[in-house]
Amino acid sequence: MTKLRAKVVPSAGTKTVHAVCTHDCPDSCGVLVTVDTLTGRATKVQGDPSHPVTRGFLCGKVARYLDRVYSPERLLYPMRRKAGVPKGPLSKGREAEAFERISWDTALEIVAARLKETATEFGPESVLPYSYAGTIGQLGFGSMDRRFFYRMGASRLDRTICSTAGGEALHRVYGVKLGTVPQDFAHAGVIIAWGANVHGNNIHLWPFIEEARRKGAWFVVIDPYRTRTAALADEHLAIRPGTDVLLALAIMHVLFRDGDEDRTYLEECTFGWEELREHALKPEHSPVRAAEVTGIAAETIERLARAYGSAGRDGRGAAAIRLNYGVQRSENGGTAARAVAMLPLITGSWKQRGGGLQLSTSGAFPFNSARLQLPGMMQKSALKRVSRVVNMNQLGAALTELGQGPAVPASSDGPPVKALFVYNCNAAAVAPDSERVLTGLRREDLFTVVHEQFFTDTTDYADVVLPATTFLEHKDVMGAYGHLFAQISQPAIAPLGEARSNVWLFGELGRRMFGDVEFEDGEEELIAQALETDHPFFAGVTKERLEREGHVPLSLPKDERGESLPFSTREWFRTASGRGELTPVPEWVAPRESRSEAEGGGEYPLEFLPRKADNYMNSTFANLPGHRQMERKTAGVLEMHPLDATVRGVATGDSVSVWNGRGRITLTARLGETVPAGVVAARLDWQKLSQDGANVNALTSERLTDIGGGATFYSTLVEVAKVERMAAD
Ligand SMILES: Nc1nc2c(c(=O)[nH]1)N[C@H]1C(S)=C(S)[C@@H](COP(=O)(O)OP(=O)(O)OC[C@H]3O[C@@H](n4cnc5c(=O)[nH]c(N)nc54)[C@H](O)[C@@H]3O)O[C@H]1N2
Ligand SMILES: Nc1nc2c(c(=O)[nH]1)N[C@H]1C(S)=C(S)[C@@H](COP(=O)(O)OP(=O)(O)OC[C@H]3O[C@@H](n4cnc5c(=O)[nH]c(N)nc54)[C@H](O)[C@@H]3O)O[C@H]1N2
Ligand code: SF4
Ligand SMILES: [Mo]
Repeated sequence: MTKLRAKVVPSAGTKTVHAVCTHDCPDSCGVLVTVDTLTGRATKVQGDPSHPVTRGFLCGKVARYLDRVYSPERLLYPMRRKAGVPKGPLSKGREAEAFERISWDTALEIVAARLKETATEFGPESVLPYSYAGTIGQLGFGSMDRRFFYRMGASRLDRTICSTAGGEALHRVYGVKLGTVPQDFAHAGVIIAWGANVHGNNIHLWPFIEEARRKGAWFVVIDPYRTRTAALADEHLAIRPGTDVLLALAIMHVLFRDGDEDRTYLEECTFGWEELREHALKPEHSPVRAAEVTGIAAETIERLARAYGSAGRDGRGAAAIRLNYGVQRSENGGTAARAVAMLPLITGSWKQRGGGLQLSTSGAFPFNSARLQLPGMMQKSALKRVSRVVNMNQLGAALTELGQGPAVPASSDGPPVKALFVYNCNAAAVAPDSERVLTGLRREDLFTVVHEQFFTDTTDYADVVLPATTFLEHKDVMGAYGHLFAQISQPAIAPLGEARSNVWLFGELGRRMFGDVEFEDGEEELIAQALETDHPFFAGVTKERLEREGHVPLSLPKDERGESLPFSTREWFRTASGRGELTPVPEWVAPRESRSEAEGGGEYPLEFLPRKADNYMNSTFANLPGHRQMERKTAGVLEMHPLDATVRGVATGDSVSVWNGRGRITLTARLGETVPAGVVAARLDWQKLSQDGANVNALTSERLTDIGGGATFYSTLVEVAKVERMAAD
């Protein structure tokens, strides 16, 4: 990371444009782009030194952003699949050979005609939009695209692949996705990174943690994997995957047993604490019992609970938890997030600066998404009612089973999916149970459109590919899920080639197919609409001010000391009771697909962590040589504990087969202590850049979390064996 403290002054012949990194990252950095005014080319990107959380530096991925924007592999023109070329993997760099270039006009005509035909023949619900978080800008993530699909009456997509279990957990306990202000971590005395790879996924929180540690804070990481965050911590507790509910209950057990709860706060601000106390004190929630399941020693749990319970007293800093979404990617992930989120309610640590918990701050941004997305337009569709919902984690089922009977999990039945419109998403790489997904995408009767910046695993299955802009090339307005500044991202350069933004694309299609005035709005109108609210948190957050200042802080309520401390008082809660909800009490239920259930060695005895890469953003950047180089030590690697490797005769460097009932992949083994015994880990990568053309999602399942309909990537069991080389002679 490049540190930069001084104000950035453009030199002669250049200008500096304020943009915002729109990748799916809690940090939503302010980015200053230096542009050569003569050529219009961006020559440098750097973190905005005046942004209080960006603080002048970017992560390693985006510091190299110009490699992405100006990559020779950028998709720059609309194209259609050549006649006779079957859908399926294409070799990287040669994808264009399968397609022929067409004009935008032709492309839009083909797409509009085919969607219209499909909707007429099979009903509009046979069209499925599939998008996630290529950009999390308010406009790019969900505005004109939603209007378009609502107006058509297309199936609605439940966007559950990332955060809905944890989001639902926060809603149930607090009524809103809000938490500790990142800058306040600098005041904490105990910091717990719970399923949070701060240094890899949320680097702008790191300087505040370091500041607290310089003042003596104890920093502990709870993560089955030894992340670089864990390696840098004072203590790393390698918990067994999917057992956090029990660890949280054991901490509660100690807190209530030792009288470390804050009764005044519990009485005033929570609901159901007596019931929770009784539940936590049950013998099955004691540290000794929790140790058997979590793999963390009882005395360590005791020590952790006592440090947590005594923080914030006698001059010590308060305890802050950075909970991240890793915890909720398990079958019981919603309950796990709910249990962890209850801890600061028990100790009342919200009352002190540097206390509390942060999972997401996105709920603090009162953007008017209903105004942006206009769900009411569904009533104007041929359906004249709200359309069915398809859970995005079940894309494989949706493409292969919908319309063939009522047996499809979690999606109401209806017509088969006959047209798929993918944007902001590399579906073929990121969706679980990819063998089913790819079987579906291979269907020749499925019309697939993909709007992308690059040829990806997903464009390999497209009938039509459309070129998309990067955040340097379009305008947007941004919130964040890891800080509390609203920002406008200005376009720094003209779109490359014929790339067009999501707003432009769906506006054009809407005008062609329906012609409603709602499709006339451009970026300026949409930004104004996004800000149409009288919510007090947006007091002073106006379009003019955002344009002028780049970033503007939210107006959170302040106490008499002038501090904004979420959930320090009743006024912050948004639950029905207006208090922190401690009921229903969190019950420990082992994930069905876990060693806790398959103890004694089932068919698939190893827990599998199909992880994100520190140097990619999910599957984004994996195709760029510089980023791959940074990730070279883990790309294509299966990390194994020596105990598990030895019994299988596996050594570092061996080719290993990793499989379960859903799929099989080939990786190169690396033995070490990054994972505990019983756990193996590998990185998410592109399918086509993986050995045998299959990535970690060949092994993951479509099963959903306990609440929120979320993905369960981290509830996956596998077996591993050495690939015996055929003797050459
Ligand atoms: N460099 C980089 N940054 C990213 C991303 C990326 O791909 N790369 N992705 C972005 C996205 S989409 C998101 S959602 C965010 C959030 O990202 P995080 O929530 O931080 O996501 P993960 O890396 O999935 O999970 C965090 C940690 O949880 C651990 N974990 C897995 N299972 C368990 C468990 O059962 N219990 C516990 N305690 N821990 C567990 C994992 O080993 C991992 O180290 O990060 C964003 N930032
Ligand atoms: N095994 C495993 N699978 C996972 C995860 C994991 O940790 N392990 N993480 C899950 C999580 S948390 C998430 S959030 C998802 C992420 O899944 P995705 O949202 O699909 O994320 P990316 O892989 O980053 O792919 C985003 C794509 O959008 C494109 N894009 C970027 N900006 C734009 C734009 O403005 N317009 C258009 N049309 N396209 C754009 C990019 O080029 C990129 O190919 O993956 C999930 N899948
Ligand atoms: S990916 Fe995250 S840390 Fe990196 S520049 Fe973007 S917002 Fe900042
Ligand atoms: Mo995510």
